[in-house]
Amino acid sequence: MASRKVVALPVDTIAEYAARHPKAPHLHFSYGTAGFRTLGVVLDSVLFRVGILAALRSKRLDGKTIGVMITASHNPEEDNGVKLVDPRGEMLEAAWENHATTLANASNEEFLDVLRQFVQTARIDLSKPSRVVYGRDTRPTGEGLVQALRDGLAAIGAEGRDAGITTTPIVHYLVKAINTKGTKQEYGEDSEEGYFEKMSEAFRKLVSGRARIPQLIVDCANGVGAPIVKKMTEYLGETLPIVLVNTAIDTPGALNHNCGADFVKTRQTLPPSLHGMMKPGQRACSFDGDADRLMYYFIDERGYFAMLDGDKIAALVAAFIVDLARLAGLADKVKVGVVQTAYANGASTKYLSERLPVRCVPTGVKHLHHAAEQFDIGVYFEANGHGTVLFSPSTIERLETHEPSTPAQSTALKHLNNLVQLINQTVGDALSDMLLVEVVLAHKAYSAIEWNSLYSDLPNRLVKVYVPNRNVFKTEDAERRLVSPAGLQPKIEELARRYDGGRSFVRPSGTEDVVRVYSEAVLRSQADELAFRVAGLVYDEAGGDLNRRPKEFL
Ligand code: 16G
Ligand code: MG
Repeated sequence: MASRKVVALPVDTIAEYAARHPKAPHLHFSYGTAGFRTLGVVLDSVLFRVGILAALRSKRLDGKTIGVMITASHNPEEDNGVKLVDPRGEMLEAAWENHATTLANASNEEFLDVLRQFVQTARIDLSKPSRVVYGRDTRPTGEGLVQALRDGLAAIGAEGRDAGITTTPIVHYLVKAINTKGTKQEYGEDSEEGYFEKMSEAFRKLVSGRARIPQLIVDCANGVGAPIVKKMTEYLGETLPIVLVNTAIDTPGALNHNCGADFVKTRQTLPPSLHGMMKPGQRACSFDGDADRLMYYFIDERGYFAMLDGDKIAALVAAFIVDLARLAGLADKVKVGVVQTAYANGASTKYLSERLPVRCVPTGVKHLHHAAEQFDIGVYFEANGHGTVLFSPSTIERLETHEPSTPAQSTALKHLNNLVQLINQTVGDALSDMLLVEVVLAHKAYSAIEWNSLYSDLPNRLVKVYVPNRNVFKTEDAERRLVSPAGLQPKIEELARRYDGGRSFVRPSGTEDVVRVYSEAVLRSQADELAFRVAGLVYDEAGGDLNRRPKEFL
């Protein structure tokens, strides 16, 4: 029943389009931490409905542009997914995650009614315009899914803008750039070129006058990072010599296969394709399939693999920013803080806590991002390589207007202002983070080896356990303690106490039907043993699946 405004849903058109994108009755979809994510071939109806939902979100927010990214990140090539981006370039507001789930699961018969009801309860003024910008990664199912999304937009009469095959962070950038265009907070040109220009210009300024940067190997996970980094190299020219590897975006099955940031982090090893390529001490880094995660690593003189993960990036970057703020004469005016999750290596937390405030929050970008906003400059990174740095609006203004009193202060201030331009503040961005790391290394004259020696990682182990119902696992204290099943937490603690530097926690995964166990200890063998013993506890308590014993590593 339409109330005051008389613009109604174009039900006939929607019904006509919806008939081309029927939902299979047996499927259930859920908008989780990373949006909808499952096999690409079953997502057609979801994309159609997401198109409509994105348009409604835009109308609800007075015609602001909403972003849609079609990707399944580091998942295997046959998977795909979709997530929405809110107007400031941030993740979709949590309440709408539920609306997305409801709409995606309505049966074909109920769909229009559910939609009508949603428009009413969410008080959406249908007379408002709706604008949506969308992109996709290189997955083979992407093209068809884009078509389904376009049909959703067409069905409701939304204005769509195709960002083409691009990275998740570029879609976030575009959303923010479009919505801030012509305002005082203008974020940049609202185009891919604008993104490259903004970032490369800041990078050039930041490394000018520094020693030539040695060659960097970039593993693109055979994904969208490949064309995007390639374009960026044209903007960077000589300033950053890059060798691209794993760029086979058209080879079936290659995406994320034995390469990429997730492979490196979870296997704690070099992508096989890089064997023999790397000289001792040479830096290499891996992106994930949609280029929002970054892992650095190198091979040392003895031939051992050393990983520089999200925690090491946070340590490097946070310490650099604190130094710059001090040098700029802003130490007491700009509060720099770090946000991590329970997965952060204990040694990184110790290193950082000795230098600046550190907060621990539950897993998932939205939690980190939100907590980082509480600082004047908030550095957040997950150990898995997703992260960025946020400068609060008042800090940006302060940096722009602060009057330095010495040439040294002026230089530091200039660097800070260039960092504001270099860093993609909407979301973790492998490309932007990579340039940031390179800037810090250039300023500190650090090699990868010196960077790595900021602190030594405690050996750690991740194990997953298949249980009949992971929802019985409930946590508190930023996922560091289990409150349910009752009685399990004291047992975990009792076990952990037996190991030197022992720490372990258990949490249900947000993306897979498993429970994850993390452990760390001073010795590798002890970290492993602790993980397996805690996994055994979980298994015994929760009746693990006998066919899938806790032997698999994440
Ligand atoms: C999602 C999250 C990532 C988190 C991961 C944990 C976003 C955009 N991504 O990929 O931040 O680390 O889930 O997965 O929030 P898990 O719950 O299966 O351990
Ligand atoms: Mg990703």
